[in-house]
Amino acid sequence: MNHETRDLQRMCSTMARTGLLACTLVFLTVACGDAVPEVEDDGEPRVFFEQPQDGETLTSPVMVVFGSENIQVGAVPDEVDQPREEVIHYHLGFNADCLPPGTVIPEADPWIHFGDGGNEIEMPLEPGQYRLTVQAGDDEHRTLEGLCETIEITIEPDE
Ligand SMILES: [Cu+2]
Repeated sequence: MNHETRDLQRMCSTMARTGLLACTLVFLTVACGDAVPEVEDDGEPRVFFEQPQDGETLTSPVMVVFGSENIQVGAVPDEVDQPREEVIHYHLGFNADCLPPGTVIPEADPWIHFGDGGNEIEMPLEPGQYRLTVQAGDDEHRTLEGLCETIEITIEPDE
């Protein structure tokens, strides 16, 4: 490889990097500026299912993805002196409803804790109807006012 080729490669990768940066900036400007959010953002924290959608009919396995707004999602620290106020982790309730605020979510069926800060899980499911609940918990796995959503899905046989 001669000097010219290397210089060209360097120039291209620099352009790619700056191009990407410019794109990111444009994206951020749009995302933070004039974009109209799908859901009215009133600043209230919430958790929800990004997928599947409520009422959806699917085949197994089901990819479940949680989303959140106006609240930070993170891993539970190894040692908890005082639960952090602004950081939650997700819990999936399988055929379960939202627990009342202030409840410690059991580390047992039907609850799955996402204590590593994760937000997705692939679930193999037999055909049938299911109720899925995503509920936020603090560092002590305690439920918080309003941070819960339940959806219903139907699994069809995979032909
Ligand atoms: Cu938990």
